[in-house]
Amino acid sequence: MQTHRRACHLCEAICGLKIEVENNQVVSIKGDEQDPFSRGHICPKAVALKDIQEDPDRLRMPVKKVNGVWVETSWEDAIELACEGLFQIQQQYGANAVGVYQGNPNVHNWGLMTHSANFLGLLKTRNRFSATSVDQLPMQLLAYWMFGHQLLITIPDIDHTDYFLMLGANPIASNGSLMTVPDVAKRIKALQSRGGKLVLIDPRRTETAEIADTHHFIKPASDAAFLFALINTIVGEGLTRLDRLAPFTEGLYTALGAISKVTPEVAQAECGIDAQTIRQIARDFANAGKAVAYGRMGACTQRHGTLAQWGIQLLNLITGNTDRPGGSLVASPALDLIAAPNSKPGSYGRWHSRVSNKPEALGEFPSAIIAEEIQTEGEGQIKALLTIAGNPVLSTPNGQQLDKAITGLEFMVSVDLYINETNRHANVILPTSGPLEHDHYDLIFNIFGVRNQAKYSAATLPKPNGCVDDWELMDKLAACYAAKLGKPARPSMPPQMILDMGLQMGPYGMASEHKLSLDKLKQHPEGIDLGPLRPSFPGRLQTTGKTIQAAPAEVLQAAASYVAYLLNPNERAVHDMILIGRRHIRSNNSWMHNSERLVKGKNRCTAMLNPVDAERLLLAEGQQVRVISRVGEVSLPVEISAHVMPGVVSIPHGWGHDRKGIRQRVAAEHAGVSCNDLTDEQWLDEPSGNAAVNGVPVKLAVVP
Ligand SMILES: Nc1nc2c(c(=O)[nH]1)N[C@H]1C(S)=C(S)[C@@H](COP(=O)(O)OP(=O)(O)OC[C@H]3O[C@@H](n4cnc5c(=O)[nH]c(N)nc54)[C@H](O)[C@@H]3O)O[C@H]1N2
Ligand SMILES: Nc1nc2c(c(=O)[nH]1)N[C@H]1C(S)=C(S)[C@@H](COP(=O)(O)OP(=O)(O)OC[C@H]3O[C@@H](n4cnc5c(=O)[nH]c(N)nc54)[C@H](O)[C@@H]3O)O[C@H]1N2
Ligand code: SF4
Ligand SMILES: [Mo]
Repeated sequence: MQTHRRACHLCEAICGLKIEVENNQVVSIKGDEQDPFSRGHICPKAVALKDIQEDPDRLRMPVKKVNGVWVETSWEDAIELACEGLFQIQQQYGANAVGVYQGNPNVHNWGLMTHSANFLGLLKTRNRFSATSVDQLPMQLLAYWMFGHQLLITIPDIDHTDYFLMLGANPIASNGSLMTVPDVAKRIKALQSRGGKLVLIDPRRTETAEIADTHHFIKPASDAAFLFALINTIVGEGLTRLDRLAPFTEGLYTALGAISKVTPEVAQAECGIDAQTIRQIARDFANAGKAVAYGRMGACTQRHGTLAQWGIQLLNLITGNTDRPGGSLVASPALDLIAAPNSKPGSYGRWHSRVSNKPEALGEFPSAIIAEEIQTEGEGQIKALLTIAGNPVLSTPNGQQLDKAITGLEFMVSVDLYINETNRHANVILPTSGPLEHDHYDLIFNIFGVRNQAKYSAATLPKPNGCVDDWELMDKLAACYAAKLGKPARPSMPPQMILDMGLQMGPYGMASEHKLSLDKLKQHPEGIDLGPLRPSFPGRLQTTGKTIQAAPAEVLQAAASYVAYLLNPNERAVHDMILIGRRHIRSNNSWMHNSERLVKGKNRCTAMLNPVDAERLLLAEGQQVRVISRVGEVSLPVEISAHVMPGVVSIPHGWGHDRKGIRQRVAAEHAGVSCNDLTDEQWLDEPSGNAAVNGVPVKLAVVP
C-alpha cells in the first residue's frame, strides 16, 4: 500500500488529499492534515475522485460518430478527423466559422492552462466563449479597469478581518470562490472567536447564513443599490478614510458623484433591506477597523453584476480596506502569471459580435450569444464548434436553444472525459487522462488564495497505455493543425518545465530565502506555506501610472442609467417570482452526477420556495410545479422552505441528464431538470455581457 499526497483540483479550495493506493487501485481518500493550507479539510466530492477513476462510462479512447453511432477509434484517426473537420470549415467559411467554448475545468487542469493557447491561436477565430461569462467576468473586467490586470482580483483576508460583509456567496456549500479558502468553516469560526462578524446578504438563508452572525434577505439583483447606499452613508457621515491609498487613487470623486443620489431610502425600495439597517451596516463596516466586502456568484451573474462588484471595490476603497491586512488584497503567488512575458492584462470592445453587436470582453464574447451566432445566417456564421472541458447546454442561458442550434452545425469536436449533454452532438470526442492520472500544480487558484502557498502533486496513478494528458493532446492538435496550414509546429515545453522556470524566477525563487523550484516542491508533497496576504499596491498595479482607477468610463455609463432607474419608481419592474440558483456540497456544476455517492438520497433538484408563495399558489411539498420563463419551462417538485425569501424560487443548475445519447448510467437515473432551460440569453449584465442566471423573472403554475 502506498500513500500519495495531492491537491484536489475539483473546486477552488485545492484541499490536500492523502490517497492510499494498492495495485494501482484507490483504496481510500482522506484529507491531509499535514497540508499547511487545508489542514485536513476534505469534502465528499474528493472521495468521488475514485468513482471518476473507475467509472465505466468515462471515455478512455477517442470516439467518433459513424451513422449516428459512437465507435472507438485510434488517436491518429481522431486527431486527424478533428483537425480536418475544423480546417475544412475555416477554408470554406472563414476563420470565425469555428466557435470555441472552454468550460470551467480548463482553469482547474494546469495542462489546459499552459497548452491550449498554441492550438487555439492557430484557429484565429473571434468566436471565443467560456464559462467566464456565466461566472466571474465582471470581477475580472473590474480588475482590469481599476487595477490594470484581469488577474489582480482582490481577495478577502478572512484570517485577519474583523468584519466580513459577504454578498451572494455560499462558501459552506461551494467551498469558496475567488477566495481559495480550504477549511472555510473553521476560518469563519476563528473570525468570530476573535470578536469579528460575518454579515451575509443573500435572498436565501443558506448554509453559510446559518453560521453567519447576521443574515439579511435581499431582492435578487439589487446589490448595487444596497452597496451604493452603504457608500453614501459612509461618505455622508464623514467615515471615509482613504489613508495610504489616497496618493495613488484616481477618479474617486467622479465615482462617488455618479452614485450620490442613492440614499438608504432609495435603496430600500429596490433591495428590501430597510434604510436603518443599511445605515447601521455602513457604520459597523466603517468603524470595524479591518473590514472587507466580497461578493460572488449572486453578485456577479445578475443584471447589475458589474455595478455590484464596483460597489464592493468602492466600499473597500473608501474605508481604506483595499490592499490592507484584514481587508481585501491581491495574493502574491509563487508562479506569477501577471509577470509572465505573454501575460494578457485584458481588453474590451476591440470588436463586436456579428448578430447583436456585443463587445468583446477579455478576448471573448458572452456565452449567452453562441446560439444566435450559430443560427443566424450570413458571413461569419458559426458552422463548427469546439468545446474543451465544458457543457454549455446545461451551463449557459437558454440551453434548449443552444442544444437545438448545435444540431444544425456542420461539425463539432469536443475534448472531454465524458459524453455530456453538449458533446453528444459532436462528430468526435477526444478524452484525456483522468484526474488522478496526471500531475497538478494550481496555476490559477493560488492567485486567489487567502494565503500564499505552493504545492506540486505528482500523478497518483500511472497513465494507462494510449492515454494522453490534456497538454499533450493540445500539442498534438496544434501540430496537426499547423501542418494543414503549412506552418511549422511551434515547439512547446512540458508544463513541468514551465513550472520549474516560473518558480525559480518568481518572488519565492532562487533570489529569495525560499529558493522554490520544482525539486523543492517535490520534496514537500504536503505543500509549502508562503505566508499571509501582504499589501503590494501601488507596486503591483498594472495601470499606467500605477494608480487605482476608481471610475472606469464603461462603469460610469452603466451607473448613470441604473441610478436613473432607481430614482424613477414608475420604472420599477414587478415580477411574479424571481429565479435564483443553488449549489450543494455534493454537486460540481453539470458533471460528477455519475457518482452514485454524490447523487443518492433525497432529490435535490427541487424548486425551493417560501411557505407564503406555496400557500398563495396552492402548492404542497413534493408536488410538481411548472416554472415558466420567457424562453422555456420545466416541471419539478416543490420544496417548501422559509429559508427562501418570499417572491423568490431557487433551483440548482447542472441537472437535466436524461437526454438521448449521453452514456452516464447513474446521472440518467437521477436526471432532474436544467434550470438553464429557464434562464434567458437576453438577460445580461451591462457592460460585461455576463449571463444573469440569477434574478430571472418566472411564473409558477400547478401541473394539471
Ligand atoms: N443557472 C446557472 N448556471 C450556471 C451557474 C449557476 O450558478 N447557475 N454556474 C456557472 C458557473 S460558475 C460555471 S463555472 C459554469 C460551468 O459550466 P461548464 O464549464 O460549461 O460545465 P461543467 O459542468 O464544469 O463541465 C465540465 C466538463 O468538463 C469535463 N471535464 C472535467 N475535468 C476535465 C479535465 O480535466 N479534462 C477535460 N478534457 N475535461 C474535463 C467534464 O466531463 C464536463 O463535461 O456553469 C455556469 N452555469
Ligand atoms: N459543491 C459545489 N461547490 C462548487 C461548485 C459546485 O457546483 N458545487 N461550483 C464551483 C464554481 S464553478 C463556482 S463559480 C463557485 C461559486 O461559489 P459561490 O458563489 O460561493 O456559490 P453559490 O452557491 O453559487 O452562491 C451564490 C449565492 O448567491 C445567492 N444569490 C442569488 N442571487 C443573488 C442576488 O441577486 N444577490 C445576492 N446577494 N445573492 C444572490 C444565492 O442564493 C447563493 O446562495 O462554487 C464552486 N464550488
Ligand atoms: S472542497 Fe473542493 S478542493 Fe476541497 S476536497 Fe472538496 S472538491 Fe476537493
Ligand atoms: Mo464557476
